[in-house]
Amino acid sequence: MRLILILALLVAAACLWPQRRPDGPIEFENVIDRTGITFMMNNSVTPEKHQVETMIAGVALFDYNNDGLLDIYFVNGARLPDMDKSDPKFFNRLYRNNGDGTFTDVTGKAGVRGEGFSMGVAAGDYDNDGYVDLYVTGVNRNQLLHNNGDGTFTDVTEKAGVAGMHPKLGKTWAISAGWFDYDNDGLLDLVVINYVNWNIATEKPCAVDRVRSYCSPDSYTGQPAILYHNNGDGTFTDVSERSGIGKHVGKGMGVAFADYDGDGYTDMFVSNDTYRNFLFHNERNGTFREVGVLDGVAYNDAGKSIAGMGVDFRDIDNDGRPDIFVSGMTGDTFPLFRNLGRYFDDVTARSGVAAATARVTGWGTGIMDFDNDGNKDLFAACASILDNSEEIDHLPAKLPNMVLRNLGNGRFENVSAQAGPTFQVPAAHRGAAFGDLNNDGKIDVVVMTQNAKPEIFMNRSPGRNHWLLLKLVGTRSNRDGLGARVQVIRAGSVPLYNHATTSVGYASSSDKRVHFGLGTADHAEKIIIDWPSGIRQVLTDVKADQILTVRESPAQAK
Ligand SMILES: [Ca+2]
Ligand SMILES: [Ca+2]
Ligand SMILES: [Ca+2]
Ligand SMILES: [Ca+2]
Repeated sequence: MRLILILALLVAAACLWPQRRPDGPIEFENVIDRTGITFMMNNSVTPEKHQVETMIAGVALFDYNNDGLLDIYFVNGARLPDMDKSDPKFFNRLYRNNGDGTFTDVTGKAGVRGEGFSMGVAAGDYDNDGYVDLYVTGVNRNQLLHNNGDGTFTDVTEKAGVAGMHPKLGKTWAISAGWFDYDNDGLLDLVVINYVNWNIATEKPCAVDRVRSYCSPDSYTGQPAILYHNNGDGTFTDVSERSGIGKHVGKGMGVAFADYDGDGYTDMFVSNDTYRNFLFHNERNGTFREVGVLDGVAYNDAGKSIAGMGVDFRDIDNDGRPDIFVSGMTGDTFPLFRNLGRYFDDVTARSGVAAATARVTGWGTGIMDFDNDGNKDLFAACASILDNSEEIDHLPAKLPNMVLRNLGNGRFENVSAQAGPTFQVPAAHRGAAFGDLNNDGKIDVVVMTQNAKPEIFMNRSPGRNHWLLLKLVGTRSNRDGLGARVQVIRAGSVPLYNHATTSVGYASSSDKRVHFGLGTADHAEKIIIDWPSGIRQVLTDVKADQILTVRESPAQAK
């Protein structure tokens, strides 16, 4: 009798229990016209269709003046064919975030206009002085810009020895770069991802059905990446050969970092254009082993290499194992590789991602929880590679961007059409950077568009889920805390995982702060931080909805 009563009460409770409030929709608003930002990327488009034109450019979100507000660095082209940047329309631009929705161009004072035909940018505090520095990649020039802490930067490329010169190839065409501490010595090292051997003087024209177009990457031989070890005295040593990285010739586009097998050392994934992906396993002795084929991420599930573009390397299913999302070309579908512990399973088709991405080309990518429900969603900045793809492929050259909502059951839903009217606007999108521009706990997106203003997508998702944003300050580890793995424990729910990295997407650099959507949890019972130094730090009973600065504690060694 009592049992029946209890069952009846349970049934009644189940009926009365409110349906779980939908967390969506994910909504963005492009506020560029209200920001005061006048930057326009200029790819110097020519009738000759020089290959570099279609490949630019990236963007960085980082706080250059430590006022707690993310600033924006836009990367720009140069005059062709001489790759001269002296016209202000080709300057790279730094915009200071004023905190009221507007930005001020501080390029001149900061001294960061750059040189040559630029491609991408990576932000990281390589000298641990508390001010985030910039590495700018390019076709004919790479630059390390040291942040002096007074609003100015100094070009220290030559002194540091990071010009991107290959001993045999000379200046390589760098697209992405990334900061990570591969040997856990507390100093950020630098990887430069190079594309193909190309020379504007000897470039052969390409055409499809006698229509001039950009060449397929198959027209060129690839280049290896360059790895620089940080010596801690302002100089770096090229360890490409010694580390094994330099042995692998690809056509590198994106780079992303994660410790995917949980051994405490950061590993690296590189997407290659029309060439198989590389996964560099950190062997913990200064060398890397390329295990893309072995671990199942070199090819898609049809066994084909794709035109790999941007990449993010982050846990999509809250099992603590970082997964991989790569954007590709129309027909490729964008591979989603689920990490099973050491090996990966291609879940592109069964997750719904294949259906959503089969007919588009993507560049910038991110695995970010846009609606703070605890499940990280997928973003892709989309556009065709050819600016005359209508004529050549009967495909639109300009595309709207894409956001796929993580349903929490292994499936993703394409919610782009519900993401707001300004999200539907097609453009020649390229790099994208992710971060919280107005510190409201919702991840915003800045997207580069060729020969147009960038898009500043403020996240306007109306859900009221809770969140946390962790600003890590390494003491024994690198000051940015890059590589730190963070676990958040909530009451009665699965643990959440993320890690600190700025290398996200295509040629771009994202907010170094570690973001968590907490769903309905108004606090974290525990936050466990595994620093690159090996120190494990545990915080208890942390209130949600705050930006928390966590200084690495030497007292709490394992
Ligand atoms: Ca700032
Ligand atoms: Ca610095
Ligand atoms: Ca290091
Ligand atoms: Ca989500």
